[in-house]
Amino acid sequence: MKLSDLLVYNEIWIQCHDNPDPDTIASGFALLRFYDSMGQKVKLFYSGKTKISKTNLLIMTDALNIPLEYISPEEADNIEVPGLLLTVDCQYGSGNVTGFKAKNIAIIDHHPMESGFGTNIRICPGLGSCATLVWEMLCEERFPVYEDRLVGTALYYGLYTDTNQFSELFGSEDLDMRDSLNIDYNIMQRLRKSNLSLRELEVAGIAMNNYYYNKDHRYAIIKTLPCDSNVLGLIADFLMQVGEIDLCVVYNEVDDGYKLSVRSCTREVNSNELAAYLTQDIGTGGGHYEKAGGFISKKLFESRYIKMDPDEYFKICLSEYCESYEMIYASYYEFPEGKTVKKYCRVNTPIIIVRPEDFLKAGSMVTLRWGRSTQDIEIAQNEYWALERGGYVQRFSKDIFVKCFERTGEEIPDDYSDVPGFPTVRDWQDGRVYSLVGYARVCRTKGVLKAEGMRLTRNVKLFPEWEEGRYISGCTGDYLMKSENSKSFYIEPGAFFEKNYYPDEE
Ligand SMILES: [Mn+2]
Repeated sequence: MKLSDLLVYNEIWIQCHDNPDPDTIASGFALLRFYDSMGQKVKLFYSGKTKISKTNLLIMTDALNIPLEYISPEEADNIEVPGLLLTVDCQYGSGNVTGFKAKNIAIIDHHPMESGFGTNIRICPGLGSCATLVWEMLCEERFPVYEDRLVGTALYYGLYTDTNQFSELFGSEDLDMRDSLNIDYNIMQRLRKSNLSLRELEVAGIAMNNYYYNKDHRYAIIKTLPCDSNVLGLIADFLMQVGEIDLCVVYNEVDDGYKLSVRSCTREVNSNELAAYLTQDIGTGGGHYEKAGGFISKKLFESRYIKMDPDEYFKICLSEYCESYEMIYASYYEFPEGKTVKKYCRVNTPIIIVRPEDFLKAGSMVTLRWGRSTQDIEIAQNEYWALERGGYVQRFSKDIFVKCFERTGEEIPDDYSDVPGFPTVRDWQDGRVYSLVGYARVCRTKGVLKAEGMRLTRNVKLFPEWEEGRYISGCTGDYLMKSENSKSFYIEPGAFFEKNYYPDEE
């Protein structure tokens, strides 16, 4: 669905979810401005038992001139929405949005699909905020978002609050929006300073008194009373200061599900991966190595884990996760004896290699983005990147580069354009974005690249010799490889392996 598809309705009512948060208000507001500019009759409103009272929301609606109306649930019973009812950051028929009678319904949301009401639906669960989705849809319509600073500030604040002040931010679309909006820094400053209320200070205090601690795996779980999701992040950050805690999940219940913040301060667990694990098939989750967040849909949770308490779920899941991996420390690993390990050759096609130190300092933190995937990387000394055609980046050391590859001076092979967009790297320090196309070296392997390999029959975490602080994940079905030349271990995704390796017949 595109925004222009809805222009057939002369009147559009845009509904935020009950207990509105900055993201739903921002999304609704941007849509209001769009349809207003197209000459539609538009109304922006929310319902539910309570009217907004939190300082940040009052500043937001006041400073950005957002005409947000409140309709009580009693009034709602007597209203039939004329034209179209459009719910944003929520789905018509869900528990967190008061139902209105309406003949035509549209949905724009970033939560997991629940009801499937209506034909005009656009749901993108991978995005950090609904604001991002609305921003993308406005860009599709060539609406000049950059010229509207009020809308820009609203969308920015929507993403800011939905991703715990950008600390749990993931996804290239979210970063694209954040980096391109025109915002009012004074208003943003006021909003930043009013994120929490005194009530939430108390909630945080109570929560920290009631933690669950697992001694074997050194993780903590905390459930808080209802509060702004930013509080979850703050508590989780606080827990990471505790010596005995390596890993934590802080969550609370909202109308339609559970919000969670995940933190890790141990190299054996990547928060981003853990958040995805906890929310798999029942929500969305992601973030960075140390900080991540997520959302679990109550409907999906209850249909899958009948009668399970979320607290129980997190305990089981966390322990299961901690036990589901075999750790491989490459510096002192050896393949198991037996015939599971075979010799392979790699197809010798031109490959793009980049040396990040051509434009960045070793030790810098960067986010690498390619197609739909993003990866946080701390640049190691003398590391090289091979841009693999599957749209992922294989990292290795200079020794391997010198031993195995040579520059051929060929043009960038055509099939690289199969992955949309050339990879870019964003330096965390100064925000500069580099396109890797300028640093691409087209290479081929010297002779045939040979490697031993073994199909993984369980999940592993591989800590390569040249970067011992972070691991590379391999799943059942992927291949653990050891290059014959360099003797170093690496992982090839299963699908990629099938295409690019053949048995060494010698
Ligand atoms: Mn949202």
